[in-house]
Amino acid sequence: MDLLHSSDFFPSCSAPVVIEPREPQQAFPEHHHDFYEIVIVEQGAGVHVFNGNPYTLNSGCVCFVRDHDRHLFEQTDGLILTNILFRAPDAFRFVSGVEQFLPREDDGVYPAHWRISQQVLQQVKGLIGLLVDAPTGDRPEEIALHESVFMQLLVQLWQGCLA
Ligand code: RM4
Ligand code: NI
Repeated sequence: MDLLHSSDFFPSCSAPVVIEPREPQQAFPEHHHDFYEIVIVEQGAGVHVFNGNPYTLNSGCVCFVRDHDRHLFEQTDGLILTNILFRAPDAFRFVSGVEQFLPREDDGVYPAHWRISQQVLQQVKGLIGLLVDAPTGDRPEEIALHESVFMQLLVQLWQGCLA
């Protein structure tokens, strides 16, 4: 199984969050990462096989993938999504408590898949637009602003989670 490396996706050591649009996301073989990933489905359909279990994807699905989770995409049909990559919940320089707004594993069950309404999806897309330009240098103010937008996005997803 492939391991995807953060060094291939994060432009610099200081970029806390990277946006990877997939327009479309084609079928993609099973892999894991040395980073975390939030997948936000905008349009289309597909099957997300997550740690061996299939989930049907459509607009408004959100999936939280941890570094050790295995996943793949198959039967994709016009699947448009955004991947939000971050190194780890405790790897931010300015924000803390990120873990609190992520799904929690309980008794071995990790609820990775959430749904959000179309209205929340539009709000979240606005924040994604602000995250597209990742800081390239080491200026603390830029990094702090970037991290704080990511935190806003997490809180919107958390508050907008329908199931
Ligand atoms: C792929 C796919 C994977 C993601 C990488 C960054 O197209 O979406 O899940 O880990 O991009
Ligand atoms: Ni992935």
